[in-house]
Amino acid sequence: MAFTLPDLPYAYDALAAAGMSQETLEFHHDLHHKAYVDNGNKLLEGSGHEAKSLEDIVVATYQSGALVQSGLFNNASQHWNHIQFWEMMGPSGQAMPSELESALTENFGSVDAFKQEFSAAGAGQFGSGWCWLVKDKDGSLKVTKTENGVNPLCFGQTALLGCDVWEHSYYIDFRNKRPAYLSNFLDNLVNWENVASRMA
Ligand code: MN3
Repeated sequence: MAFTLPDLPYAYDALAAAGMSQETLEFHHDLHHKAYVDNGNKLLEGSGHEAKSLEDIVVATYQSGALVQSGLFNNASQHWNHIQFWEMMGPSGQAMPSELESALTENFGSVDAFKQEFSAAGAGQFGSGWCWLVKDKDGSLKVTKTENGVNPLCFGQTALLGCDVWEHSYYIDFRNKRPAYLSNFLDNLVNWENVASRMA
């Protein structure tokens, strides 16, 4: 199916008090995400994948490895990644549902230990990419990092939380301080209700 750019699930200034400015969201959503949609649509035409869902296109083109389809993969995966990313954030002050707190404690020892592992993955991703909290095929929760547009769909995992560590996601608000962006993301920006809803 052709890709369409969804509106943000909140106003452009809704996250400013939580550390993500209106300017960042205008650039990131209206220019960067839109470019993945527009370029993806050009590459989708004639690819043989036109009838597939976005998720199926990501998986099919990741496995294919053909040159024309790696372009389609990059844009389709980044489109999917950004849809999740917008939904995974919200205005600050949101409590973590108890079932998520229990799952993080069970898998990582504590919520703080999870946050440290997630931040370290994001800070340690060399170059552009993402860090993730995933539910793996065996049901366990894991922290991963991926390069460029690669995401948990590629490995049959469920994405519970993802953080964009491409420079365009943090350079306006945090300049070169990726670790500060990551700790602010975890402490002020994550919509934990959304993360918990993905565990089901
Ligand atoms: Mn981005």
